[in-house]
Amino acid sequence: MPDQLTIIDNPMANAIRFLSIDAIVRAQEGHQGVPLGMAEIATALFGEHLRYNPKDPLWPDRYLFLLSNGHGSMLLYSLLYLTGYEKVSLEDIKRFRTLDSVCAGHPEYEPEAGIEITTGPLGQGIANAMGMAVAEAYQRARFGAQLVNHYTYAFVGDGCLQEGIGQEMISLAGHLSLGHLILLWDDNRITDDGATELSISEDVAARFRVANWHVVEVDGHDIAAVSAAIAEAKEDQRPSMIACRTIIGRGIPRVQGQRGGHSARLFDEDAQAAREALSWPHAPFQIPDETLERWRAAGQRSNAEYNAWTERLDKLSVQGRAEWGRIQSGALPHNWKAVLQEYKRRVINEGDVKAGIFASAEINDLFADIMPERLVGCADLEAPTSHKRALKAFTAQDNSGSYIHCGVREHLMGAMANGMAAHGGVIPLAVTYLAFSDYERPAMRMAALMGLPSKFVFSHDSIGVGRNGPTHQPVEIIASLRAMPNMYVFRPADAVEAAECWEAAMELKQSPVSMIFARQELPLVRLEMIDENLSSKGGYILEAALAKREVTLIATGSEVAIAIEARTYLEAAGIRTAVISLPCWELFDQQTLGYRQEVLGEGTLRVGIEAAIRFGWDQYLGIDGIFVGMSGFGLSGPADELYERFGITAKKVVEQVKQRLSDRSFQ
Ligand SMILES: Cc1ncc(C[n+]2csc(CCOP(=O)(O)OP(=O)(O)O)c2C)c(N)n1
Repeated sequence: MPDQLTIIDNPMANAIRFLSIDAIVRAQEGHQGVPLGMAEIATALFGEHLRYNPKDPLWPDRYLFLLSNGHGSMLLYSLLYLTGYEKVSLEDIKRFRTLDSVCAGHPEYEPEAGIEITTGPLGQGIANAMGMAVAEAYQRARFGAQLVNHYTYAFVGDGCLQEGIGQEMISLAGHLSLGHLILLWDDNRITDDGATELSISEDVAARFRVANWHVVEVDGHDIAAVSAAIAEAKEDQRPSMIACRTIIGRGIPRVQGQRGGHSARLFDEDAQAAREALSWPHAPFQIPDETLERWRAAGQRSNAEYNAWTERLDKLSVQGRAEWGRIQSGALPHNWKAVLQEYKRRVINEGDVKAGIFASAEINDLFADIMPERLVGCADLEAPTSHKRALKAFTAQDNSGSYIHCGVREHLMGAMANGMAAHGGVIPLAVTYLAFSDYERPAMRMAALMGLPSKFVFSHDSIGVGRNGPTHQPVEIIASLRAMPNMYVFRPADAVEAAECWEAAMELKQSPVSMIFARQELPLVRLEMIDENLSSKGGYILEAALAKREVTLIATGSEVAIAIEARTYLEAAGIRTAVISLPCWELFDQQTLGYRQEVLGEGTLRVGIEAAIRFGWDQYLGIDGIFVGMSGFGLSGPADELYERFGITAKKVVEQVKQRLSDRSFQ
């Protein structure tokens, strides 16, 4: 590791520095540490290695660049402007951190502008990068290197590598030998709180080495050295980490190399002092023509490769082009809905009970051949979730498998799914138990924020888990996922609804979904085949009242069967009762007022039934509604005994309804 760092003033690197300084001074806030410390690294990468075309930012075989240390966003915006991305103008840079500027505080997913992913929560970006590298390797195995042969680069700070998800990524990327993944570490030995030695003492590079990574250590201010390291990394079959020793905030004498280098407020005097220190006589936001031309030329460095790639695409057979075009556009194969209709018909004919998650597994099997773009990751719960059966594993030796054994690494799995979705051309599914969705939550939130169609699939959704006990029994999690903007939460009641929810979920192209399935067996609640997808309305009348409705039982998932049983008793007692299945609140809320009023039964006594907490239900139940569900954590015991213990039974529903109706009649 070099201790004496080379200081060669390169105008291209300094152009990044001064755009960043000027924007941060103007905004009166921002993080100068990364753009000033990584300016030479960025110059080496964008000037000599990255394959990209600012005139066609979505070129499918471009090299991907992620700024995992997203707080250093001005580095990215400077690069995008300098290399000629039309959506990032000098005016946008002047409006850094102002409302509606593409130059937001942290990079916000906008691939047309060259922003490949939203970053900010440290660690997510490098895990996204790994997902992209898996998607690339899988597509390369499928379509051949003449169409797919790109690298994913990520800049990463100490923060990303201190986060636990960082270690999950190091471990699995090394195991899978993802040779097209290259990290450049900003080894400046400073975080927000000061020197890294306050909180870490291990040899970070060694963690990569033992996990089967190619590691090079270089002076991060020496463009030639960084460039040579990148060239070496590209040749290595393993993923690479280039540890770049840098000075945080390099160029501003008052803060460089210190804690304040990270994000201390910068003033005009700092900008002036930097201009003197780096011999940069130009006015704020002014890049000398010659330097801008060099950067613009760098932006066109891949034109020949771009044209050659386009020609190769043109030479594909009609069929080959059609399939390539389909998966790139995210269009689904023409017969996918017919497969689901057929499944609905079959399960109704067979009439079997089956575990909720196994209905999803069967649907997953049916998609195996017709939807090869699906990539399924599972966090070591293959047997109880069964989403591998029809799929081959993606391994270091064979990248053509579409099932990724994620090991017990849920944080990573969720973020990888987002990276795959952002990469495009693949449909990612991440499978685990619902109780462990909390380990994926940061990624789920990022998917919702970015509008990425990642599919999060969960089993073991309630006290129905049984004897594994309360650690494994979600109670508050469904409500918490429903609280997340742009997250669609599906909880199907049986195999028919499972097919319908799958269909609705696949059609959501700008939202992630949480597909929540029961571990326990679910009897069919939908006994008649109809072509219409009732679940796509989010909620519907499953069983109407025999005459004018007095009571509305509203349930989701495994509790729909309880509602049906309760209705039978109530109708027998002359209490006119309807059952509403409400598998997806977000879709239901989008229906017309008239439809929602009809389904929810205005003026009737409404009862919500869900083996989870009440939070959120009152919007459907009204002021005197009843809720039958959980009010705390579960217990360890057989599932049916737990349902009895917590009073989530048809008998209890009936009792409460009768009690409330008699109370009402005395009012
Ligand atoms: C998950 C998460 N935790 C905390 C933060 C707040 N934060 C932003 S930057 C930073 C320091 C990161 O240090 P490093 O990666 O070394 O960046 P540098 O100091 O080199 O800019 C912290 C703690 C965050 N963005 N994400």
